[in-house]
Amino acid sequence: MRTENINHAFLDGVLDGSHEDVYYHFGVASSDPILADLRGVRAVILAGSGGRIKEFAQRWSQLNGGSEIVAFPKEDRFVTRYTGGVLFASHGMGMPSASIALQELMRLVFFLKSGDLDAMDDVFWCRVGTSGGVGLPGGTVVVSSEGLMADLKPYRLLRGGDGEYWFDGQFPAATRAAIMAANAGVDDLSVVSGKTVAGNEFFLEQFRLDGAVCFETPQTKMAWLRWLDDNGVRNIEMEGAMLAGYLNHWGFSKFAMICCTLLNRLEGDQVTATPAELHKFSEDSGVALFNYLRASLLGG
Ligand code: R2B
Ligand code: URA
Repeated sequence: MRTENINHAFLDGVLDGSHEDVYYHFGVASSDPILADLRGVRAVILAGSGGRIKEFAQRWSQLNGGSEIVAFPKEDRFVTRYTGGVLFASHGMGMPSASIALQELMRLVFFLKSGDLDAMDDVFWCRVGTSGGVGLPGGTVVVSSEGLMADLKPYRLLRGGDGEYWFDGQFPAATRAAIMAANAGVDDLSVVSGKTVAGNEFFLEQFRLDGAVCFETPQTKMAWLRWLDDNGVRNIEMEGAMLAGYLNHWGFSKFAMICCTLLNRLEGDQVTATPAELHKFSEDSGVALFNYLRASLLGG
């Protein structure tokens, strides 16, 4: 962990009781007794939708002998469930939303682990989501190697003083390899690894031609998609570059992103898969996650 990048000026006072930390968007605070149950957290699993979080928690509880499921009371922003050592939380769509969830969850993990860097580093983080494939058909599961923005540069934000801060979008290779290994040879599951682009927009920054507002032509769209393809990008979504950037900033060593593709963007823009196909696509990324969680947290 990179202790110098942790906001000790604010967070140390939470540990020594000078002030509490209010995780406002999750509706809990560090003084809330509900958090006592969460100190043993070993993994934080993020997904865009609250419905998926509830399903994941049910499934994980069943695999843990019906472990109790703790729900945070506030659900109008993010849905949160804790069971069997795993905190499941939704993050909404896009980096502005997901960065709020991630910042509050990183602070929460700091508090739950009393600022112990080794204990924090043991926590596994993963986003499980959907994406558009680049040269991959719908239903492929992509484990990201790197998260980049639409210009194939890392996530960056404006800050005071010297302008932009550039984050590191690499996903840890060892975690990725372990996820691939946990899913090797699984029937009916296609898992690949590659770079992932995060667009700031579903339509414009993913070069779609079907938005209400459109800047691209078929030629500029295909030139962008081919450029991604030539540079090893396998899928496009909306959070990964920020997620990797923030987790790398604190120096977490175990984190990943597992996204199923809903369509091949080289063939179109609209998501036309049937509800049954979409359900199967989304199930597959969950299966890939659970195969890894079982192997890493339950020993098989
Ligand atoms: C994937 O799917 C969502 C948009 O439909 C977005 O959150 C993402 O990253
Ligand atoms: N999510 C995205 O962000 N893009 C897609 O094309 C599909 C899902």
